[in-house]
Parts: sequence; C-alpha cells; structure tokens
Amino acid sequence: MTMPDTPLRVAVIGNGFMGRMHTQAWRTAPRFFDLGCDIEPAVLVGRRPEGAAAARDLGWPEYATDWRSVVERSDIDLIDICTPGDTHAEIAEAALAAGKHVLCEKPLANSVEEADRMVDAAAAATGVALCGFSYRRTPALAAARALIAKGVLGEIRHVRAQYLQDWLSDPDAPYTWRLDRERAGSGTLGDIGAHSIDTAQWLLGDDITAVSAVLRTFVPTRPPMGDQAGLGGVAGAGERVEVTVDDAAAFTARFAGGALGVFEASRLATGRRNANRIEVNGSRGTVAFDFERMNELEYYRADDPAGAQGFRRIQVTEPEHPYAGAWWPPGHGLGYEHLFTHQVVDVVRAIAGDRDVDVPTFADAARVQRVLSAVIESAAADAVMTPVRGRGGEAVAS
Ligand code: SOE
Repeated sequence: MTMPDTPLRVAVIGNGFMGRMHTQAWRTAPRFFDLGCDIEPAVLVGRRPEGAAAARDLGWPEYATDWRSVVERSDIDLIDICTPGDTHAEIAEAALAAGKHVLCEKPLANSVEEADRMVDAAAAATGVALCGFSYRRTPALAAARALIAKGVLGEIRHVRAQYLQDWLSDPDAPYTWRLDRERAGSGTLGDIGAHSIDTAQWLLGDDITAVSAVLRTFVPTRPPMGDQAGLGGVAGAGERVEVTVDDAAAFTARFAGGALGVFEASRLATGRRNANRIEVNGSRGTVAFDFERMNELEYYRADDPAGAQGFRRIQVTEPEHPYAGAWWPPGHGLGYEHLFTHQVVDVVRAIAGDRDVDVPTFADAARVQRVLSAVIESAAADAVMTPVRGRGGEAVAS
C-alpha cells in the first residue's frame, strides 16, 4: 500500500445526523486504527450560516455554506457527502472532476440515471469513489460474510431481511426531507430498505435479478417541522404537509444464484427502534443477525451432532473478529457509531490502494439503486397484488 505522506484533508458536506456521525468517525478512526496517514478534518459545510457554532462545538476548525467553493479547493483531498439524495450526484460529479476522493452516503442517488452518471464519473476519475453502506462494517455481519464466502452454509436458499424502525409511528411526527420524494428519492425503501438490499447482495456475493413488491403510505400528511432533533423533532404550527414517499415496503426477490429473498422495511413498526435483521439459510447452516443486538451473531450448523443441534450465539467481540481487535476487551461491545469509524478505516485503506479492503463502490451502490427502481416499478404496476377471489371469481375487494 502507498500511503499519502501528508494528512488526508477532509470536508464533510452536510451537518445533520449523518454529518455529525461522520465527523465523529473521522476523529476517532486514527485514534484506534493504524491508518498509515494522519486525518485532518478541515471544513464542515452546512446550508445555513447559523450552523457555525455547532460546527465549532464538533471540533471543526472551519465552517462553510457553499459546497461548490469547498470542492474546488486545492487544500481538500476528500469530500464526504452527507446531504439528502437529491444533491449526491451533483456534488460527487463536481468533486471527482476536481480530483477529490469521494465518500457518499446511501442510497447513492435518487434514480438509476443519476447513479449511472456517478458510476461513469468515478470510472473517469483519479480519486476513489465509495458509498456509505455502513452496516457492512458491523463486525457480526462481516464475520457472517466470511463464513458464507468460505462455503460453510452450503448452497444458499433463503435470505430474510427486515429493517424496522418506529420514529414515524405517530401520525403527528413532523414532516422532514426524508418524506419528500424530490429530496429523498423514495421513503423507507431507499432510506433503510437499501441497507437490506446491499447487505443481502454483499453477504451472498450475488445480485437480485427480479422483485415483486408492495409499497404503502399509511400517514399521507404530517405537521410541519418545528424544532428538528435527531431524525425527527417537534411539530410546528401550520398546515399539514403531503408525504410523497412510502412508509413501508415489502417485496420478494430472486437472486441470480437461485436464492429466494423476502424483504420488509418500515419506519412505522411500533416498538422497533432500529431492528435491522437478516437471516441467511443454506443447505448446511444458517446465520442470523439483529442490529438491536449488534454484538451477537447467531449461527446454526446442520452437521452438529444429533441432540446437540441448535443456534449458537457468537459474541462478535474477540480479537479474531473483524474490526473488534482494535477496541475493548472481549464482551465489552460496540455501538452504531463504530460502523462509521470502521467505514473511515476502510475508505482510507482503499485510497492507499489496499485491494483486500471490501468497500461498496459506486458500481455496487448502483446495483442497489437498480433494485430500488425495480421495487418501485413493481409496486406501481401492482403486479404482486393478485386479487383474492370470491365464489364467482370476482375480486373480494379493490
Ligand atoms: C433513518 O431511518 C436512518 O438514520 C437511516 O438514514 C440510516 O441509514 C440508518 O442507519 C439508521 O436510520
């Protein structure tokens, strides 16, 4: 690997939840991992001038409101895009054209056309271009992938993925950009269903080739945002705003290698805060994961002796487990922010030319985008909704 001899100078574009999370990751990664170069968090970019004080509190030496001028600067090496999806393509293309490395939050874009443009821009660029599917950096999922790659599950037959959250369960939870199709591309599907699609394709090393889907919006209007906090916030006064995206998505999927997938995503799954779950069944075993217990991986081996069969719960906190050795003693566990720290580690290693590092490229992310697009197309065609028929053959309900 060749490492830069000067610090990698980073600008994060976007100062919301993800911008703050990435800020933390750029600071923490060099403290726990040997990156082979220093990191210099240089500029945070937000839309509003009043973001300057919060940027200072987060430790940024500089705050800017014009991403275009930051992308052009010769003293910035990497642009980290943490803005809503409608800006990803424009910022990534400009940054790659200016010779920068790019890390872009998921989903890559708001459409397949934009994603393809980004793939082309990445192919023509000197910089590295990667997408932030952060769950690939969960030690348990990385360990599951290694087991599947070694063939220990045998022939893969089923993938069952659910990503369940509940921060929109309350019909009076306020409207945010994540509910606006123009800004977010799609709703729950693109926001969290995209993670499940990427995780499944990555775990199996296989692509989804066909889907059959339903999308549903349960709460068609929401109060305007008052004070934003975290993902949601406190409703403000004024007329309710129309929600233009899905609240929930469900689809079945066929993989090229023959596996059958069943996917569900919702942000109205009351009581489920961040239940990103996936289970893979093969002819010789199963792995199962739930992010709400992120330090554990369930593993079943069909060749365990009769009478001793059952799921074992592996605590994925041993030095032998991916990423875990850099942290705390076994059993002491990691959390959500560690995924982003690991992402920084892998991005820096990819920039240094490490071919073994397994980061989602723009091309991987564009394949996810194609599945999102197929889900939307299938749901719009209602292809999946074969009516249940009455005695006379008529549909029992419309
Ligand atoms: C909101 O649903 C969200 O913050 C997603 O945007 C992230 O990608 C996911 O990791 C957690 O939930």
